[in-house]
Amino acid sequence: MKATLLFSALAVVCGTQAYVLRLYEHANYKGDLIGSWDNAINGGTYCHNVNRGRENQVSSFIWTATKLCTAKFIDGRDCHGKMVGRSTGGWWKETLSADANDKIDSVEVTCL
Ligand SMILES: [Ca+2]
Repeated sequence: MKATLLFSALAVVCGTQAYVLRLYEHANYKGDLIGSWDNAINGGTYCHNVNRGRENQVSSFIWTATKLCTAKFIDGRDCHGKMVGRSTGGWWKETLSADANDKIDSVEVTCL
């Protein structure tokens, strides 16, 4: 029994992790889609920038992932700047708080 559980855990940790990230211009997933990614990675960290010229506009987002992936929402491009939000696993955010609204410029995704 123990060996079976350990094997299952290892299969999950070593398996491919998938995530979906959508960044919207307005609240309630409206306006232009100013960043969109569907990725599957075997662990590691990736930085996603909003589309060029669309900085300081994100007002809602969809983040769907397994609990092995974490997204950090950052107020500068190239994942440099202040983190204004963080989620491990899924997070649908139809409105953003004042300190995050119209500030997100990049999202750093790390999957185990
Ligand atoms: Ca906005």
